[in-house]
Amino acid sequence: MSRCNHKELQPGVVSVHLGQAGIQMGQSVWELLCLEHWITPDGRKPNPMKDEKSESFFDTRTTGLRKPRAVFADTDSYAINRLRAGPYKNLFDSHQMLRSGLGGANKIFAGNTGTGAKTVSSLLESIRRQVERCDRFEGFMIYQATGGGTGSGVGSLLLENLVRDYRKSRRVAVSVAPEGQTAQDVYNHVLSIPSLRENADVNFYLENKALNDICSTRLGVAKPTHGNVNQIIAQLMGSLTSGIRRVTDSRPVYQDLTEICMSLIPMRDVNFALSSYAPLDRPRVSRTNNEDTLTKSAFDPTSLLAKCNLDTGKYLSICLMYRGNVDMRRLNGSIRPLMRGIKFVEGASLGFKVGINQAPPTEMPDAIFEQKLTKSCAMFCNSSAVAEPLGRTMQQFDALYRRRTSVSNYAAQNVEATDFQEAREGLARLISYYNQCGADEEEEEEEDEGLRSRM
Ligand SMILES: Nc1nc2c(ncn2[C@@H]2O[C@H](COP(=O)(O)OP(=O)(O)O)[C@@H](O)[C@H]2O)c(=O)[nH]1
Ligand SMILES: [Mg+2]
Repeated sequence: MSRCNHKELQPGVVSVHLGQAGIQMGQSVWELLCLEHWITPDGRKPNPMKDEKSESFFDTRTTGLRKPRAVFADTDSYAINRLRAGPYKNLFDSHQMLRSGLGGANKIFAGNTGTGAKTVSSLLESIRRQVERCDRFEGFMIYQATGGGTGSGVGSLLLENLVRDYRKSRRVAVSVAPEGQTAQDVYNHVLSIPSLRENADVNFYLENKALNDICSTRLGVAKPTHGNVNQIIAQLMGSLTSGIRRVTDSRPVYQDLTEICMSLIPMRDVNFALSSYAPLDRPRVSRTNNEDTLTKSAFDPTSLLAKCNLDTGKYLSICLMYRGNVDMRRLNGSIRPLMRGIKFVEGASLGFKVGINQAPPTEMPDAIFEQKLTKSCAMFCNSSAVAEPLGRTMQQFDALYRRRTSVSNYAAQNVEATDFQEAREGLARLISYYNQCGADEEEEEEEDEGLRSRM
């Protein structure tokens, strides 16, 4: 590859997969990316077609082998061992798959402990190796479950360190919120929010509850597994990054991570993005799948990957990413009526963007939803409706913390009362910023008055 023209160099994106969920999501994501770039599970590319943009996600070694620009880490060994024994074990070098604890799963926010610090320090070393292999490093994608001890604790600490060590880089978080069944899920989730707010440029806020419901209600999977849910996340992320990785764009929106952040996040305080995917139909169920049905389905509440009602909120930004053989005229015809019903925050400058990647979606093995399609649509948006799931989390947190349920377990992990209070305040502030965005103008004025009178 020519190294003389800076502009020709592909942006290098390093993916970091934390904890069991982050690692398992990574397995699905890299399985899809290998299929999309004709790379075998052991990193060979038997038919090297023109595919230069894959360099943004894959490193080409002198042997010709492709290696994902990725690092996997956990504070226990279960998920890493499965990765090391799985069908993609040869795709990654051993220093890309780190496990720092030997004992059982670390279920409590592992960011204030020796294990957490040790994990982050070996992670940073492995990340540095990946960054150095990029011709033009641009930023990180960080996958984790915020209900997990590793995802929340190591994730928070890692983000802080990435800001310090790679100040100019982009940090795109993909985080799965828990169903909120246990106190530790809820506490970990809330404790992860300050760092995601402060240190991630954007956080794609996904909820396992919504993902599981899609599997059971729409796709007829009686008992959805993590693997089922991760397939949806993989296709979503495949669409988000398709413009960075694929050359066939007729009208790309996102050619790098910076464009993703700039088109969704107008200011630092509101950086939690929502997403949906269409179509989500059972395999081999033949449905009409055209520009119109896709666009409508992307805004259907049951296609959203977090539980909320977009109609109750206002948008700061929307981006629709279509894949496949999309007809522009039909597309404009399907978007125009929809636009009439959409409420933007007053003065929202980012507005509505549409991107098309002509490469159709790629089918994954054991697909639980139809993926052999000529077209698909992923919707990404920044909406005040995200205050709804965040508000539910706060209620759950308050109910548990009021009685100090399970709080004593956190002291052993060096999580103090001030950590809980600060995290709760951070969450309340995030909700309040989004509520201000969603407020009607009259209410806004009243709120401004309220603010002024308190000053
Ligand atoms: N979407 C998804 N969620 C997962 C997966 N594995 C675990 N979870 C969820 O993640 C949360 C626990 O996080 P986990 O990743 O196991 O903990 P960690 O290893 O300590 O970060 C729970 O809410 C699980 O239901 C997965 O592969 N995909
Ligand atoms: Mg774990």
